Amino acid sequence: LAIGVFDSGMGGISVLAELIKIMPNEKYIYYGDSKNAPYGVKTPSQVIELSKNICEFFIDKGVKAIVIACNTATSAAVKQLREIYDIPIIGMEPALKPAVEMNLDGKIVVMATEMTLKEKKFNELMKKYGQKSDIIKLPCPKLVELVESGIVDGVEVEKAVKECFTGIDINEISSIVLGCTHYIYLRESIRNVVGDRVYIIDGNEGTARHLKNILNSKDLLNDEEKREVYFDIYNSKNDRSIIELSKKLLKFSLEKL
Ligand code: DGN
Repeated sequence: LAIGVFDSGMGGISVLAELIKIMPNEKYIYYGDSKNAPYGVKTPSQVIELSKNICEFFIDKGVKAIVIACNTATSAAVKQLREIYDIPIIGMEPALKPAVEMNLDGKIVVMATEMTLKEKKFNELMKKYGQKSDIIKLPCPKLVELVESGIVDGVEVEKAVKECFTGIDINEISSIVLGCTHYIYLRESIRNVVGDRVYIIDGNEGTARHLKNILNSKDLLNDEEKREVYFDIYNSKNDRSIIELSKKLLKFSLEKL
């Protein structure tokens, strides 16, 4: 059986790449909901509804686990989805805990969507770890738009990153948490803007390892070696070019991230 992976659009492809790196023998079905992107500005109940529809699609295809490769959909829907479906459902969460535990001197910037930063899940994280550090919440919707149109590096991205950081003194920050799966592609551009000193952290590897442990503990890991990576990509936009773009981003992630 395959593993279902979904996001509001292209961001989750960066998570798919990490899953492939860590579990190359699995089969994957990716669903990008580009028709309804971005999720970050919708209401939580809209995101729950959209996420449920995607999970139904996966269940019809017969999957053994689902990865919500989107911090926003995780914040809004993971609890409800776990109540409905009887298979492992893994979500994303901004990597605030490891960032705080590094105990670096300076502020921590959490880049994520408005909804992720507003929802209960992140506020609980803030309650748990936020007191120990100075945290700046930074929504950057423009960056999601760029990724959705296939632009992941170059001057345009760096300009947009600089705009996001307007009003923030880079010298005062110690680390950046990439709390939206779309921002993972932009790591190098963000690096160019903030310099080498700042620590940049994301949750993709942690999520992939977490799923691997769960599959292992349930004896669901596929250890039969495959010669080629197996994945199917679907998109609600139903347009050839979006599938091509997804494949391009997967290649970029596998080679450069
Ligand atoms: N990629 C999504 C996330 O990780 O939160 C959000 C993108 C969006 O819909 N704005």
